[in-house]
Amino acid sequence: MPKKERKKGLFLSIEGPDGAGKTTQARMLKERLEKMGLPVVLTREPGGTPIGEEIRKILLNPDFREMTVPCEILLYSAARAQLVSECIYPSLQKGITVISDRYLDSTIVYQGLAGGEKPEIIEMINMWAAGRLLPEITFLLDIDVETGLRRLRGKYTGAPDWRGDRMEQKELEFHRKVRQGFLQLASRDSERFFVIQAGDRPESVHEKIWEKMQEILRDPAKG
Ligand code: Z5A
Repeated sequence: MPKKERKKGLFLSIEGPDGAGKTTQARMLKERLEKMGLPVVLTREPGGTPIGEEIRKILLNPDFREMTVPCEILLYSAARAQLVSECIYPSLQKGITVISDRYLDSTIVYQGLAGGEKPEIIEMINMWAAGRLLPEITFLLDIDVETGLRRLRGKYTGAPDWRGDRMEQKELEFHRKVRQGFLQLASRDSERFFVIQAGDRPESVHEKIWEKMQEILRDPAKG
């Protein structure tokens, strides 16, 4: 895949701790952009392609407690390599806006800043695997850990045998590091990251995102 060509579509990602409302907001943003007549592809990580969805099953399987952090990094990166090549890059080339529900920042945070692996190693692997493709804009939904995890329990009400996926089962301290890790990334790159307080109701959170989105759409440098 060519690495330095200017792409045509706008690449957005939505990041944040568990239960921050990423999927909800990604869908609302897609709908709003489509109402404006913009073609939008919404994808998610890990997953988003048939191969990626198979890798996702392995990654989130609560039985695989023995999975090492290097193994996680390589699997997340493998799924991403496929997603970029099969979906994100071709969509951007066609001028389609891409919204990714999580992307590389999640690996830097979950496996790196919270998981203990060196972020530089993760970046190096991904620069190779994902063709140096980074989002132009990242909305970071910030939420306190307890609220996020409470929302997730609510999401799975009605599935009494739900054990939480392998990542969600990690202890509270880990999830606190995740939140701090995302905020750390955002403070280092304030051009790409927009931190959105995500504790309000979904419509209010969406309006905050939409306000920023309108500024971005007005800025020709971002298109
Ligand atoms: N992971 C990783 O370790 N490394 C990586 O590189 C990548 C991922 C890419 C993916 O799981 C796991 O993989 C993730 C990180 C890890 N897990 N952990 N731990 P996933 O895709 O199944 O889950 P997720 O990405 O973490 O999403 P989520 O935590 O399930 O939720 P969310 O997308 O942030 O939120 P939601 O689904 O939109 O909403 C959750 C519930 O809250 C739902 O019932 C909503 O109706 C409700 N909700 C949403 N917004 C609100 C507001 N504003 N108020 C009240 N209630 C709300």
